[in-house]
Amino acid sequence: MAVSIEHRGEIAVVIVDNPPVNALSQVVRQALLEAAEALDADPSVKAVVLTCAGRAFIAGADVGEFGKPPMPPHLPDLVSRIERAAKPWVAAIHGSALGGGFEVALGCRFRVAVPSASVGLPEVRLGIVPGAGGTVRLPRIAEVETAVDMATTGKPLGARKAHEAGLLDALIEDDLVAGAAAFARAVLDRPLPPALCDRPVAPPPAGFWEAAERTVSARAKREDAPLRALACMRRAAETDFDTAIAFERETFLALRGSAQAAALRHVFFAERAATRPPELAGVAPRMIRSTAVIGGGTMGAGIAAALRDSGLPVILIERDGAAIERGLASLRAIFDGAAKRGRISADVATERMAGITASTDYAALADVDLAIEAVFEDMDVKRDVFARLADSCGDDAILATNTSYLDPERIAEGVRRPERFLGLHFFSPAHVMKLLEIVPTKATAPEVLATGFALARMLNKIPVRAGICDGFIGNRILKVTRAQAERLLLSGATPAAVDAAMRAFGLPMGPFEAQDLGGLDIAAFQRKAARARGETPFAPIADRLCAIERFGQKSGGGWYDYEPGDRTPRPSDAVAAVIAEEAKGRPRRDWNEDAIADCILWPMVNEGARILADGTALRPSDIDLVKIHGYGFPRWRGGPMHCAEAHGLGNVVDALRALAGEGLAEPPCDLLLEAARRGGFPTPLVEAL
Ligand code: T1G
Ligand code: NAD
Repeated sequence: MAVSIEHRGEIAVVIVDNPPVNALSQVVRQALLEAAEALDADPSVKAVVLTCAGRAFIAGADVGEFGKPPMPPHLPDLVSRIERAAKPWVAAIHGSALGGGFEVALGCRFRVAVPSASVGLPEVRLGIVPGAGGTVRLPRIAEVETAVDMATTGKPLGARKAHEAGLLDALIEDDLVAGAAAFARAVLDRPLPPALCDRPVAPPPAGFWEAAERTVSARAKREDAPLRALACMRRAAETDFDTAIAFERETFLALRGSAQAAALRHVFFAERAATRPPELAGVAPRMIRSTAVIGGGTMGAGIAAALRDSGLPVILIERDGAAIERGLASLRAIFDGAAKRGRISADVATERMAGITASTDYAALADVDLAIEAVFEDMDVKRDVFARLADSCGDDAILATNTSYLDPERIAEGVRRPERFLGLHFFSPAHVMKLLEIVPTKATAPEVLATGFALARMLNKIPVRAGICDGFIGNRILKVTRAQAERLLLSGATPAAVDAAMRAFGLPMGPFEAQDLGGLDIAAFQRKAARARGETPFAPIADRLCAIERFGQKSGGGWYDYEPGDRTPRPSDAVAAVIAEEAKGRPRRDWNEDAIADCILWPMVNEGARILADGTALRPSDIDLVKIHGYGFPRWRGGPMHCAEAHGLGNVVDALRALAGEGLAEPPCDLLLEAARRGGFPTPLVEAL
């Protein structure tokens, strides 16, 4: 039963049981409303404890119902009914009380929780605002600053902090329900505090709202919901309860149907689907208790830090003592930096370092469960490392490569027990970037693949299974994006205009700024390998810049010029001259930001459709997650494949036709154009191919 009632003397315990996360589906709302009616009518009941079965309190409204018309009883009405109940309700919280779940708790007269619990209003992360009084009741129980931060960031508050902030009336150390019932009995002996709807909002200091608007706007960039949540909270502080509730509801319903909310819901469910690929259903992963990282450079240090952050011990293997020192210094800088930013304490930073053993001796690896290689992107160097790993590690140890572009099948050739080998492609900086491309070879055993996914959960990463091709999913699309960006330069745009357009589109930085940060030499190295394979990568200008050693920030100039010690990109006359030469005789046009964004986005979708066609990715949402968590694609747009779906093929093709005239659609949009000719969106086309 979704809702049941248990009586403990004069205390009624209402239990919500709607696995997996007690979401407030229509059935649960109806049953809770009936419970409130029944308990009010039951003279034996003096107070009510609301608790939940399973691993957490209520995780909010049922997000799965968002695509459908709202069904009564509506959540605001349920919350008001509990708030107006004749007997006081005590919310007893364990795990997380989120969104509508926390709003129900705010409708209760009291809230108690176990210390490990958390409460929050994450709605803005779904592109909406709280829709059942969260922005109106929260500032009536917490300081406005705290309330604004919770509602505009969506970040939950731990129970101890929530208690200090006045959101919780008590922390229950032992049996939650027994503690809550005892708390309920105790409050019956004293006057009840007013319901939140009857309490005022303590006015914030002068200028608070203007300052908050600046902060929220800067943080939200182009996401609508955070500023709308702030507006709801200001309305709550500056008008009466009912006016504010109506304003919040109106805002909620408006945003619920918005493109941003649809995109963020898409990402929400895509992230959950990604961690449990159907092809691994029922496959148990192996235990990972100890790890090794081979190579302590840019990636190796980041990977080792991520492993340490999850509590795993790490053995770092490097070529020699000097390289070991460099690797350990990078790790120390990572943990000290995290301590400086208050993400961890200094003690934790020391403890993190203490869990790293560095050596040049592979014999130290006899007992590791997982070894991740992150040495130079050179086939011979990598194959030598795996030959040594296969000799030194236990037969059950999982061996993984972090290669970006080399073929894992070739790296694994000759490795004893190849079924224990796979690609684990982290993104730089590896202790920060959420994406992990998991790349099985033909031999990879299912439980080894499952262990890759389990590792991602341990590291709090978003795993995406990628097939083997040049660049897997992410870097393959990146190549298309970079080629398209160069074609824009050859037809009259400038690096600064392209970068500005893509920042306006929502990316943290444009394609040229990003190359200057990462270094133009890495992609040049990859193009050289591709040409050796007989391919014809398109990068006429980048090739010329590398020829004159313009590798980006690391060489003082790339697509932009840089002053010594200053990372500010400055338009470069030298680069403009190279572009002008390469563009000689080509048609030129004036580019506005939208056209530039189209020119970058749709070829991305086209390559995405091709990646689905050859099975490199299993589902369009995986491609969206790769772009969002590995390449900064704006989450509120849902990813390139979602963008195209949301745009509708018609609009995509109109945009393409506009580009086709400039020779900027063929070939990077052939699939999309073929789809247009066949009158269906690429995905069905892909299935038809
Ligand atoms: N509705 C429907 N399904 C949900 C859900 C929800 N709110 N939350 C989780 N699920 C599903 C999820 O898809 C997955 O399904 C399974 O539960 C386990 O989730 C009026 C309108 C609670 C912290 O934003 O943050 O209230 O893949 O893998 O890691 O103001 O889920 O197994 O089929 O994430 O332990 C606001 C969203 C809603 C919270 C648990 N609430 N959920 O994390 O498990 S809007 C949220 C979470 C709202 C009101 C408004 C997390 C979690 P499947 P999981 P987890
Ligand atoms: P890097 O040059 O910064 O570090 C490589 C490290 O490997 C050096 O410290 C070197 O001393 C060490 N090394 C070389 N040969 C070794 C050996 N035989 N035994 C032990 N250590 C050895 O390179 P990086 O940028 O960290 O790249 C490492 C790998 O990760 C490459 O395959 C690269 O393609 C991949 N990768 C890089 C990035 C990135 O953005 N840099 C992102 C994803 C993947």
